[in-house]
Amino acid sequence: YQKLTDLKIKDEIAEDIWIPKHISDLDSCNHLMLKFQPEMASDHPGFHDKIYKSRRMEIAEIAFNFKYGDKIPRVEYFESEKETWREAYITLTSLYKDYACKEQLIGIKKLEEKCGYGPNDIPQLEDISNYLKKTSGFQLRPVAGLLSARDFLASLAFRVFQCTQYTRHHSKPLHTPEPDCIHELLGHVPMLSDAEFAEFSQEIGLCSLGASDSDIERLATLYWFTIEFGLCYENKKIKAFGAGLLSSFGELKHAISNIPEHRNFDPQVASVTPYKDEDYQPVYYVIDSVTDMKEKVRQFAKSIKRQNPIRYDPYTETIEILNNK
Ligand code: HBI
Ligand code: FE
Repeated sequence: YQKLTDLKIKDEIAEDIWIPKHISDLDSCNHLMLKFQPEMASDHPGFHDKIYKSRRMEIAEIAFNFKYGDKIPRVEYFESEKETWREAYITLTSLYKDYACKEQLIGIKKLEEKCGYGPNDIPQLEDISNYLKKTSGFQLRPVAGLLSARDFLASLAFRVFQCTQYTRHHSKPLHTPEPDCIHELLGHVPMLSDAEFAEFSQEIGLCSLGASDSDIERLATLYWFTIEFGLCYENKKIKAFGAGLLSSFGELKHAISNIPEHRNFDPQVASVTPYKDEDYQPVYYVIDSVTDMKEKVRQFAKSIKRQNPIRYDPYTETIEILNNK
């Protein structure tokens, strides 16, 4: 009963929620969630590693100082960080042939040809951002860690992907409890270079602007079961398109095996399914195609309440609020 009242109050004040109106307003969308950071979580592999934590702070400074319009500063990665990347790169890409969707395979191949992807060095965010801009209109901005769902989704509305720049702890090259650049660059970036997937990602973002806290929760859950952990059918076989799978050796195999439950994608159901953020998922949703997922989510989006309809103007990179009273 208490919970329902809380939700009701939050829904009523949804009209007062601040939204970024211009892409430069994303400078204010930087609220970090601390729960998985090495300082906060005693089970984080870097919890006792002073050198790792100070390196994290050094790279975090780049994100804290970044403002719209800046070039993303390059990081001179340590040999140990490159080694972590190399191991993840070789292991993960070797699985893609059998486990990844076609968009991922095409995306990686082009990134290797045109954007310096390969096992030997960690590509720089500035170069990837420029490549994505040309390819699908997405761009990156550096972020220090896990952002609030509201801020993270708001950025997608402007085709901006908030991207971490540090690497996971070297003791566990194939696993990380929080996003790191291996997750972003191998999991998200190839998919974001696909035009239709980029459009889908922006639409989830637009849908989140001005939404109530409970609707943000539903959209974040939908994001989780699609962009992070989504599966798709390809010639009757199940393949992965979710970034959390494409950047996790263990979970990628688990997701495609017959251990978890595979459900046909339905956004109404997926958006309220409880999920695990520290263990493999027991349930995955399977889409027929990116087009089909996009259309289903457009229908679903009509159930998200907002005070005024909005539209994105790509020429001025501005959100227009229609019929504003
Ligand atoms: N923050 N930096 C970062 N990277 C993500 O992938 C990310 C995030 N915050 C929230 C989030 N993903 C999603 O799980 C949803 O809550 C939107
Ligand atoms: Fe992610």
